[in-house]
Amino acid sequence: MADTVPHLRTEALAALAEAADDAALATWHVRYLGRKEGRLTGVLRGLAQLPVEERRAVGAAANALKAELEAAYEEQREALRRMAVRQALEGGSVDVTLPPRPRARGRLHPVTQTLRQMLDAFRSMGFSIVEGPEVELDYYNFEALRIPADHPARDMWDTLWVDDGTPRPRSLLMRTHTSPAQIRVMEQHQPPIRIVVPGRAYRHEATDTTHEWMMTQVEVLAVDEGLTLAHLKGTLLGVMQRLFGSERRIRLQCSYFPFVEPGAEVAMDCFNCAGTGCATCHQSGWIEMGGAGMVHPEILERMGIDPARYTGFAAGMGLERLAMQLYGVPDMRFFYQNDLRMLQQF
Ligand code: FA5
Repeated sequence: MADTVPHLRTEALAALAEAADDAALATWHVRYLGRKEGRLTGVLRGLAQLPVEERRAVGAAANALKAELEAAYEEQREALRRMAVRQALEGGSVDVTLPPRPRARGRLHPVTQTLRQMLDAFRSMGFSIVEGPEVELDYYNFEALRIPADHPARDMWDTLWVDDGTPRPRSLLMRTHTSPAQIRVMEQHQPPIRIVVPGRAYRHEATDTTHEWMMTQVEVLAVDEGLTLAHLKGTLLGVMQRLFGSERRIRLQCSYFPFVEPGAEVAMDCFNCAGTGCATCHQSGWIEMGGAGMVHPEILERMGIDPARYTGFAAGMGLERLAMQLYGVPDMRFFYQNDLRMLQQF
């Protein structure tokens, strides 16, 4: 068998010199170095049958040949490649002056861009970002937020149920807002608390230009000693001024959410017309941001936070409606149709 190694070497190198194109080169590789049926692989596999002395000598020679053939193969491949380029250049079939084909670049979705800007603003004010589950328990989405099964406020959050839809604390649903994260955070942490919760929320609603069944909300929660509505207003104003310009103003109007007292709808003056009325704000002068208020003392108490010592403020903002106005998108449904003609404009 010792004889076959030099013999194989001569034969393989001669065959390699004959391989004049990629296909021939590939055939050569399978024939001599292939893992299954390669000739040299066969020699290496046969070593086990040889007497010890011979095994050592043939093994060393075969391994050296393997390295030599691999190197020769690479060399031949490179030589063929260079030859092909030279021939193409001489034949004039490669136009080296041709500009490269442009590569399509991805971009961030306009709602993601708005979300990132908003989160950066909150982070710069000392808020931490936390997340909560999209499939939520009735308890967190409703019960713990003072919205019991028979409460009329449940109609405000038409629910997509994951199980049979019987309102029980353990029933599963697609969260209808990001507010359940307030409870999850207060269960785990004592004041001072300063967090924002970005995420998707779902509602069983007919869609139109300003309603989708899936939306992005940003929940804000701060609990500490001495917090008032003024802190809520100042925080939201600071964020909006950072996103839409330092001349922005904020308006809070009385509203009702069972988990805050008092509750408010928050709006900012239109960045396009500064409040005089235009197409962007539908002539109202104001742009809706979301709901807000002071955390209901009963909730603080249930979470083991002393309402005589601590107060909290909370807000939940809808991102799509803000992004619509920020980017001049006339219909909310355009955001999630995945039409590249729309998405490539941002
Ligand atoms: C809430 O969801 C409350 N959780 C907000 C809140 C948080 C109040 C903390 C008090 C304290 P509301 O249902 O109004 O409130 O929704 C808030 C925002 O989400 C709306 O202003 C709107 O911008 C957006 N939104 C609501 N429903 C839809 C929908 N179907 N499609 C798109 N955006 C929506």
